Amino acid sequence: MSGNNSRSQSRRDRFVSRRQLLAASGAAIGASAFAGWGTARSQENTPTNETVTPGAAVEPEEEGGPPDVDKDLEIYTPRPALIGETPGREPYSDFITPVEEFFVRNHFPVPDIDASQWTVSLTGLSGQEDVELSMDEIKHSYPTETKVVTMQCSGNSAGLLPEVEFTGLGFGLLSTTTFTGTPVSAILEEYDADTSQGMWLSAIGADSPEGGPYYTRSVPMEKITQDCLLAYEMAGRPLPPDHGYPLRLVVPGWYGVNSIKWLERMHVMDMMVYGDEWEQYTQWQQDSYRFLRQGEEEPQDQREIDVYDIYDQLASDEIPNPYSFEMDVKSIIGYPTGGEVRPSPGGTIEVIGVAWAGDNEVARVDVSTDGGETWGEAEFFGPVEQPEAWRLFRYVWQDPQPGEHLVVSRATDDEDRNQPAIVSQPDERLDRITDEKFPWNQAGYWNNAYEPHGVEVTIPSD
Ligand SMILES: Nc1nc2c(c(=O)[nH]1)N[C@H]1C(S)=C(S)[C@@H](COP(=O)(O)O)O[C@H]1N2
Ligand SMILES: [Mo]
Repeated sequence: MSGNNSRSQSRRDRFVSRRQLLAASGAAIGASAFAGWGTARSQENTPTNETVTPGAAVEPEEEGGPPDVDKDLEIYTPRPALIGETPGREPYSDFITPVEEFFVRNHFPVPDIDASQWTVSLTGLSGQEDVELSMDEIKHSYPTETKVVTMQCSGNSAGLLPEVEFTGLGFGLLSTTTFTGTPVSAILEEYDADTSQGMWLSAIGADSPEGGPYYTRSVPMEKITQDCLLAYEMAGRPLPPDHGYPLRLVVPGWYGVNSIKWLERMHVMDMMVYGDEWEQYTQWQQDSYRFLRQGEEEPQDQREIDVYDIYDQLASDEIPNPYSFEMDVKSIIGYPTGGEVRPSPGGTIEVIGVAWAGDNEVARVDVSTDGGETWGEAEFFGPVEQPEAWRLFRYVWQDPQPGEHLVVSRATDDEDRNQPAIVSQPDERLDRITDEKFPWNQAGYWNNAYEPHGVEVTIPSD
């Protein structure tokens, strides 16, 4: 679709056609909820979301607009649907990743949004009208929280697996920042949404093409009410366009895919997006971001599941093809960055890195300077522990000898689960995470093996 075409399509057309689409599929989902949503959007005097010209240059606005951030990333897929990694290894020896270097994973061009006109719909409220939340209400009518959050894409480190969809991808789809926003629970409470066990919140982004499929993720209410935010700031400034301006969902400790950017709608439901009635919404929940063994053609769709980290899903007999929810334990070395390094005058080298474990805590990190033969325990340092962020660790390498060394880190979570040492081969059809191996899957998702099998360090002899 050319930019001109989409620009000339009026907002009204856009929402009328979306309403028609929804009405056509509405029978089984409660047509009233959908009709209400569509109708509100097509009324002339209602603030209307405006999404124009995918890929258009985003002009920084005078006040309250998105900041003009000069992204500095290692490009994996260029714009308009940008995938860019945090550059190099150094950012993994600091607690906060600079916004310029915070990774970007976009499936579509960045939508150009006017925050002053933007509303987020809240639908699926039983026996109640749908709600249109303005940015002003979201920012000023509820408590405000700031959380340090480590975000990682499901495809991070996929390039370490042979023959995967995301071949060549490094370990840089991983960054940490502060997000500021409104706890989702405060809004759901205000509107009496059913947040009981077994309920889900489906979040929809505004970046998908007209007519769908819509970029949508369903997150269980038990997670939503625990610690999720509707974030409008990142690192103390409005969200940059690439990161979801003006508003995104932030699901701490879970894979980035769940943290819907350019949030347009939240729908309360008693299952995930599933089945024919949600056909235009299921692609990123039921089709992609699933665990597929060698030779498996498609994943088995499920209405709901009740364990969320990849480790537990793989161990469960009830989840044949795990979903991209909670992250497992993993670590990365930030220093030495590789290549030549000289010991300090005292004759030591400080190995520094980061470790995280989804909703679990990191219990310990061990470091090996001989490729995994022998290990020594690292110590944590840096800011007081933040439940949703990685932890910095340091290990003092005593008396490093000249020559080449393979430095490896291995984190363990508070359930005593370790990072696996290597990845399995496709034809092993391994379907659990063990201490030895991470199971190969077609896309290469969720690889938490030693990363990336260590850093090669050379110590000169003079
Ligand atoms: N609307 C929307 N939300 C989205 C995405 C997207 O393409 N569209 N990508 C998701 C994925 S896969 C990841 S890993 C994170 C990346 O967030 P970031 O680009 O701010 O790092 O956003 C998630 N939210
Ligand atoms: Mo992702």
